[in-house]
Amino acid sequence: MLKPEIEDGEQTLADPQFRADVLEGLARRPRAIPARWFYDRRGSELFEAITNLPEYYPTRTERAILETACPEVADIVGKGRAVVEFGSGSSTKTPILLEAVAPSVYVPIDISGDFLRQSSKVLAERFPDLLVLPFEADFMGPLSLPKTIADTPKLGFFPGSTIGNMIPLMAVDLLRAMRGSLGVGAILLIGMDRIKGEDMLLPAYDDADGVTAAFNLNLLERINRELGGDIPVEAFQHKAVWNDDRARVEMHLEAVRDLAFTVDGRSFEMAGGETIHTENSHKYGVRDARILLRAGGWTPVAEWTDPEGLFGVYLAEAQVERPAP
Ligand code: AVJ
Repeated sequence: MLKPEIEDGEQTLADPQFRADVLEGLARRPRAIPARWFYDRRGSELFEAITNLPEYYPTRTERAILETACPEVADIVGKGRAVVEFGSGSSTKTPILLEAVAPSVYVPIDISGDFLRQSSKVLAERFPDLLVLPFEADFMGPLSLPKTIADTPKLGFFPGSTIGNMIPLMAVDLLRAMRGSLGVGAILLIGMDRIKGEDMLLPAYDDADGVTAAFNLNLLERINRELGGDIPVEAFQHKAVWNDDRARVEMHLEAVRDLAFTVDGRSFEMAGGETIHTENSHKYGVRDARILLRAGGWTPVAEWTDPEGLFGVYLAEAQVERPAP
């Protein structure tokens, strides 16, 4: 029998991992859903909008730092390396690095295949002599990079403070995995947002126009859309809190009244005031950033910040390490 065609507005086939994470996360206490599920098409658009908000300082600050840092990176690492970008997304900061280090190959890695192919095309047009090898993968898992770059020295690029989404335990695992896939001798250029006052941190994650609120709430819309849920989205509100003990901004979705809903045929009840934890954004002081890198097998070799010290960009090398003196 022929499969019936998918009609407009009909539920599309959901990622089984999304389903599992949501069902497991809603059943758990405290309730929590991994932040990676924010990024459907709408979520990616909302994130782009966040990066242009006056309150959201990280994107423009890191871009300004990279304008200064990248020519110096080129002096340190030399030209002709293979640039490997982790979670490349829309690749908006990449041209600054590519202009400066003139790589032989550029390998953007992202889980969102659509987005990856689209931004790779744009970059390939802008850099006609550059070999662009898009790689659709979850960079959190083990990676086997294209054979073409096996003998080319690597420069990893991990901007945006994306590492801040992970708890330090997972961040160290990821840094070690990157060391494993890029190899000894590789260099990593990584951005990490710094610790600062709540007066600046909280508005960055709870802006006046409600774009971040919409970004957070879109997760519930996505669950309803893709997992056949009936969550009353209007009964939730966006919350951003600074957890000083763990040095992170947390985003939650708070039920404003007692409510009940189903997802994928499973029933859930929440009391008013209960929350679903949706994101962590860890912040690292200079010393914190250095020890995190070392714990992950990367030796810091240079670092840059903005005049106000809001954001840090670090260059680190995967050196041969001896476990004892
Ligand atoms: C993409 C993870 C770096 O934590 O600042 C922005 C995501 N969430 N506003 C961040 C985000 C809400 C962002 N990262």
